[in-house]
Amino acid sequence: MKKIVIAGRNDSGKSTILGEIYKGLKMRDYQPLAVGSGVQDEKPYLLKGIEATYLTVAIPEPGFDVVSDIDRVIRNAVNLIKEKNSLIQHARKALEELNKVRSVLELGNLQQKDIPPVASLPDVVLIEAVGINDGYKSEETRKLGDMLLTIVPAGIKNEIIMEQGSILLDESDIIIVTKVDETPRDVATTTIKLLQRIYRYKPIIPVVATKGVHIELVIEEVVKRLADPIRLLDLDQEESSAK
Ligand SMILES: Nc1nc2c(ncn2[C@@H]2O[C@H](COP(=O)(O)OP(=O)(O)OP(=O)(O)O)[C@@H](O)[C@H]2O)c(=O)[nH]1
Ligand SMILES: [Mg+2]
Repeated sequence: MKKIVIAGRNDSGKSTILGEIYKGLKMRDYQPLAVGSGVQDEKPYLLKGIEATYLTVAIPEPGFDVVSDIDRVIRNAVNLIKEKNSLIQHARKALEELNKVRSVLELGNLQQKDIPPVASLPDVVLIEAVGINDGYKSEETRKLGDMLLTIVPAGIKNEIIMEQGSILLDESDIIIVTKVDETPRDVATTTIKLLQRIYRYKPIIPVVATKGVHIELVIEEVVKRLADPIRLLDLDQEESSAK
């Protein structure tokens, strides 16, 4: 299952983007699992239309390895869905049996409609990385997933973009520039031009995350990467050489 990490400074728009990507992938017949970085993420995610079944949080404890913990969190979430599904199937069976008895007694059938349908299992994971204050240097965040989306608010200081060792920018697959609506035009333009100059071959997408402006472009880039067999090959090699 591919893991997409959404990283960026505090308040840059990560949760908003995550919600939009969730909806976009869902519309394309993916079933994402959303992983927030704390309980504070739960309510906003639900408000953004992420279903409770596909919502979980990973709470990194001090000194705990977030990277290996994320797999445990994902496994737990998937197991929970499987358990629920199995209960639902049991309930359906039980009702069938009951209805057999009822029909012998000429009582008429009870309806199945109160039992929810089984939930499909997630096939892609969206992870919001913990807010980072010190620019874009968290190596650990880079290791969380297979695809890295880095969120940069349009009003960010140029120095931060130009800092050495900003691994989350250097290695990002897609750079998303948020808040272009509330940033003075010249400032936003400078940010985007600077990013384009440094990262010539990366998609750099300016968006208004809160209004869904250009989100479709982001989804397209994500889907392209999810579906790209060459990339899958690369990742497999990386994984096996890491072992
Ligand atoms: N005007 C405008 N506001 C935005 C945009 N993207 C996000 N916001 C707002 O910025 C604030 C922070 O957005 P979040 O999505 O919570 O950002 P975050 O990076 O998840 O924040 P933390 O998880 O707290 O680090 C919210 O009030 C959003 O509504 C944007 O493109 N334009
Ligand atoms: Mg957030």
